[in-house]
Amino acid sequence: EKATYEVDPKDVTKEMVSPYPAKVARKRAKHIVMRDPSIEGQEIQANVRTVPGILNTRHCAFAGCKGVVVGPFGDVLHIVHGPVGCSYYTWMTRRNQYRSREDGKNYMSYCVTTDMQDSDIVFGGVKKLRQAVQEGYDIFKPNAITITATCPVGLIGDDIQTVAKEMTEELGISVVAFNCEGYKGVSQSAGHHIANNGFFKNWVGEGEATDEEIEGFTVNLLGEYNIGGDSYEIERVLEKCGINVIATFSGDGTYDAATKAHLAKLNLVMCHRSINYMAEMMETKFGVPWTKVSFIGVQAFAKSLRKVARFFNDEALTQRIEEVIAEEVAAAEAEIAPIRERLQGKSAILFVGGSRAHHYQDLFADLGIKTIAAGYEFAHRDDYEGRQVLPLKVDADSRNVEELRVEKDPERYKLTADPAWVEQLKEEGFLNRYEGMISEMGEDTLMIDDISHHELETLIKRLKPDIVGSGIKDKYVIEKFGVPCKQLHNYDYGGPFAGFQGAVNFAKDIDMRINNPTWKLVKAPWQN
Ligand code: CFM
Ligand code: HCA
Repeated sequence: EKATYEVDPKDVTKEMVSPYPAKVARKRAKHIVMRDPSIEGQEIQANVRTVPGILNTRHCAFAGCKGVVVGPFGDVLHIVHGPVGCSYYTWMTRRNQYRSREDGKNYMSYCVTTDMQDSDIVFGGVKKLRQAVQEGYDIFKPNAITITATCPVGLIGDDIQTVAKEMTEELGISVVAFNCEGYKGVSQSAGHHIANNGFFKNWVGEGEATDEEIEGFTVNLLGEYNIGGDSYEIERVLEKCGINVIATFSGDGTYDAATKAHLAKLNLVMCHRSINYMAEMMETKFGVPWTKVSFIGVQAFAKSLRKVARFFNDEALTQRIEEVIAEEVAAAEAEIAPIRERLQGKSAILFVGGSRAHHYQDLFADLGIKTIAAGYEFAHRDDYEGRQVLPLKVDADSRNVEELRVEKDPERYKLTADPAWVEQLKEEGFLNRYEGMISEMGEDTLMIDDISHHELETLIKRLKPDIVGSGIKDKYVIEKFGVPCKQLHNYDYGGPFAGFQGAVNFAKDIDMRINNPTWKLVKAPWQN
């Protein structure tokens, strides 16, 4: 659908970069693209260093590793090696939830750090780290321990890998260290890669399972972090369909399940950006195929469930999935329909992370809301353009995953469904296919990568969206413009928003925001 604006979006694009020095303006212009479906393979600049001085919403590699991928494992004690601030920053702000399992081990609410001081920076912090790991083990007896490094650790060269290796032997539990110093890479994206490599190398494939555990329609959820309880709603529906989740990376995740992930028959990739490395490596080493799904939005969830049905190619399962879809869609639709009447025709602009600015467009569309501009903070070009470029390395020692390929007894492990069927699906482009954001955006909509605060303010002034989906760094600036902001990272205080019932929660939330009379009382400065 073509976007309609009161102003020419080309002028807005010019205005966004106009205050920058000429060279910077040229650079930034490459990150701004207007959707033109007549152009085959539209391109956009992404995943490059932000020009110093530009205020944006990116985070660091430590945030991406510890905060995003590592932190949600709930029966694992996460020790941050560094000054206290980094640990504090990643202390529950993301709202990833965890429910205790039978052993009652749950460290989600803790904030554990070596609290490095000046003297540790000068004389080295390894001794303190070793002591922290021992202390953490003695107090909590966790199922595993992670160590994540913050900037100074890399700068002074503390050897956290050796500490992890020695403490694994000494304590008899898995201690994994991640060299995810904040300065690595251009955003939190580098941290995802480091986390994936660490878990793949140390955990995946280590666990054994009974025949019962690996029988049936088993999947892993990759790139689902249980923000605001999303995974609970997704698993409720999957269970109803008769699909068993072996492991989730990493929302509501446990150490034990992660070690068995290689035994699932299919990997469902929810957030491609943060976990594509794991999906590719698991396919290469253990032969577990993966496919891209999205559980955000009523129609998107139904479509993803049908994808699972097609993969397993089982008549009874397919029928069950269709029954569940019919029942759940009808129930959700009954609640959403009257709300849609109040939201129909409104417009949204979405600037979020590395996948939600795309996924949430489907959910807004379910509510009758058009996305007229969108962009990621740190996604790569494949997340926009739908291509795939992957270095398949396990870790810094550059070992190739291909060399590690495991040939397991297919009868015992039933690693995949019928291999010939998997091949056929691959040839059809059904597996591993990833559509980026660009091809699914409407004509004349704007895509802006790594948007700056100035650019966002210009967009709001000119496009006058009815709602903005973004994060904490710009939320209150946006609302001072008299425009409601829905945080699509931590969901403000709400959720779940995934799945069928999640869509209903979202509809109610957005209705209350957009149709709240308060906004009409706020006068933006240019209105005077
Ligand atoms: Fe994936 Fe995420 Fe996202 Fe992400 Fe994030 Fe997040 Fe996000 Mo915040 S893993 S890329 S690094 S979907 S924490 S749960 S909300 S920026 S769009
Ligand atoms: C992160 C985490 C974050 C931040 C959210 C925000 C999250 O990238 O470090 O900026 O509002 O989802 O909690 O993306």
